[in-house]
Amino acid sequence: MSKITEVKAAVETGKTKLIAGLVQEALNEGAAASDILQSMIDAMSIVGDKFSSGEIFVPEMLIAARAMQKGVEVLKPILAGENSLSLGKCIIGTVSGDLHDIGKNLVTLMIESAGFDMIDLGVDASSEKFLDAIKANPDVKVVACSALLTTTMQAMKDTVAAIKGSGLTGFKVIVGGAPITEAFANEIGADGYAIDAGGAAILAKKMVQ
Ligand code: B1M
Repeated sequence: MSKITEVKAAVETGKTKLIAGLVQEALNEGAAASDILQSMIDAMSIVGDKFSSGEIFVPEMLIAARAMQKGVEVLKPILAGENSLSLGKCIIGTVSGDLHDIGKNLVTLMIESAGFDMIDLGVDASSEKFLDAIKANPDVKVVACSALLTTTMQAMKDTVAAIKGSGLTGFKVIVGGAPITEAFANEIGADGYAIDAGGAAILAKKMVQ
């Protein structure tokens, strides 16, 4: 089994204690950080399918998530790279009622490495929390909302509506997450949509150009 395959299997089965070492070994063997990350994303997709089919339950999903987070920690310095550029502030959060943060954390990492100063509101961030953060940072350039559940798409819609209806200006609102589509982003009045973390970093840069 290649080290990358071992990383994928370790995330899938929630081997939290082994994962950091396996990721480091894969890097030592010359595997690209982006390929290792992709193997962990693929593992989470398998975990999601197993949850859907009733093969595993929430605790197993949580343990796999913890394993992935440990693996991402090892990759962070490599994925982030060096950037002396400052493109301004970006506020990010997972919307109200939604506790998923792995994707949001990857998006944070990639937007940060594109040159933004990140203000992370964490998970279950209400519209009010977004608005308070924007008011506290009037020079913010990008506000980024993440959602992973079909049931929290409404919260994303409400958050974008609250931000757009607040009269606060000078920044763009971007959205993304597994159930979000370009059509939905347009429908709720977001300024931009990206399918993944790399795309979100490109989009955030485009928003300030
Ligand atoms: Co949850 N969960 N979960 N879960 N979970 C999903 C999302 C699900 C698809 C699993 C399934 O059924 N197949 C399903 C949602 C179904 C739906 O809505 N249609 C689901 C469910 C049902 C639930 C619960 C309701 C389960 C329950 O309690 N019965 C519950 C809800 C809790 C809540 O939020 N209120 C729940 C709980 C959890 C855990 C807490 C156990 C855990 C999360 C831990 C954590 O995040 N710290 C968890 C996990 C791990 C998952 C899966 C397995 C993996 C998610 C993940 O991290 N993926 C997931 C199945 C799946 O995704 N296939 C699932 C890897 C990550 C890198 O991808 O987050 O998609 P992702 O991020 C991507 C893109 O989406 C995009 O870029 C990222 C990187 O490229 N992106 C953006 C994300 N945000 C963006 C923002 C942008 C742009 C791009 O611009 C601003």
